[in-house]
Amino acid sequence: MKRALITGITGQDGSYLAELLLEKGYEVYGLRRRTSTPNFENVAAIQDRIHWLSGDLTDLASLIEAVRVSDPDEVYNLAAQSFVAASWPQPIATGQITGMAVTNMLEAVRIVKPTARFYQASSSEMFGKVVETPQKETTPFYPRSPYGVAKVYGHWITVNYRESFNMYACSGILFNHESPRRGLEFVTRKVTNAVARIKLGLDRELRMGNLDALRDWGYAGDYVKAMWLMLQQDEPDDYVIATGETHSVRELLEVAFGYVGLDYRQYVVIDPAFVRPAEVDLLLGDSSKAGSKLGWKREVDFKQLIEMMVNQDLERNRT
Ligand code: NDP
Ligand code: GDR
Repeated sequence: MKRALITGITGQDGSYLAELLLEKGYEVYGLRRRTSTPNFENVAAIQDRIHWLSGDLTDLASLIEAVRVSDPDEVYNLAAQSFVAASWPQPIATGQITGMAVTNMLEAVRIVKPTARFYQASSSEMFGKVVETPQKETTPFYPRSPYGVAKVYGHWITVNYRESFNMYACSGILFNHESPRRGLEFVTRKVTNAVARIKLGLDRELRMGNLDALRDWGYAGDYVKAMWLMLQQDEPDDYVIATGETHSVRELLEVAFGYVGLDYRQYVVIDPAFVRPAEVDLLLGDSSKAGSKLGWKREVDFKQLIEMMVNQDLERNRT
């Protein structure tokens, strides 16, 4: 039986990945930081099947202990301060958790179990300002937020440990991926939750930022399969994971409100508080390398994804 250690297991991706690995017969260890209120919502269905480890990505001692106890074949480093907008008011914490702490995790693996395979959750936010489209593995990085800058550090330190210590370390450059488990502050879930609440008569307006931003949105359940596939290859490498389609925030509003028979223009108010100091205008990924080398392809398209999220938010808000 293979053993996997997942950081960020209580988040969106961590919960889907844990389910996937359990289905495949893995023994799953989850690193969880102490929180003042419990946040097991995403992992409620599998909570009893996870071996829980207490730790924080910024605390190297806890990571060394986690690797020692779990003795993993595979380590998935998904933990991060992952909300781009929060990285301006909290630039240092974001740098420490999303950037520097990747070295903590790599060091824990190098010291305790250097043969373990390592996955780093890199991001399309590293591309930032448009240099070329579609963006692929060779596209230069030009991050536009403290989050993006921190992810570039995490990305290159992962590549560096692969080249310096011959570790099996991969970096998945994942474009936006969403699900009913997405945090409520991210734009897709913010919109689908608002649509449900407006439809049910619980809210009357939705305050939004830049509606012209373009994103390549996929389904998280599809994307965690790519993480696993990256660690099953003969050689470690980096891969872009994306749908190859881009949609504006405005289109997201049209599809989500339209699905329940509403016109978004009657409810959306533009609020400068949600406009970012610097924006990533256009993300559109080319995942043909993952297609040919990993045999990966997405299953859920944009419309199906948004409808799935609206349906679940309708159900949640009814109860
Ligand atoms: P979430 O925000 O849903 O989950 C982040 C997880 O990290 C949570 O479990 C959180 O714990 C944990 N975490 C945060 N800080 C620490 C810390 N200091 N020590 C230990 N754990 C910590 O993110 P996603 O699941 O959406 O994303 C997973 C990873 O993939 C992240 O690294 C993200 O940056 C990256 N990524 C995500 C993309 C996306 O579109 N979803 C695209 C590309 C990359 P807690 O519950 O306590 O907050
Ligand atoms: P992003 O996701 O920054 O791309 O990072 P988010 O959903 O927060 O924003 C997407 C786009 O929507 C615009 N936008 C708004 N965003 C939010 N959150 N709230 C609003 O009211 C709003 N109005 C317009 C934003 O300006 C932006 O252009 C996500 C995260 O999961 C990262 O961790 C990950 O690395 C990247 O995706 C790829």
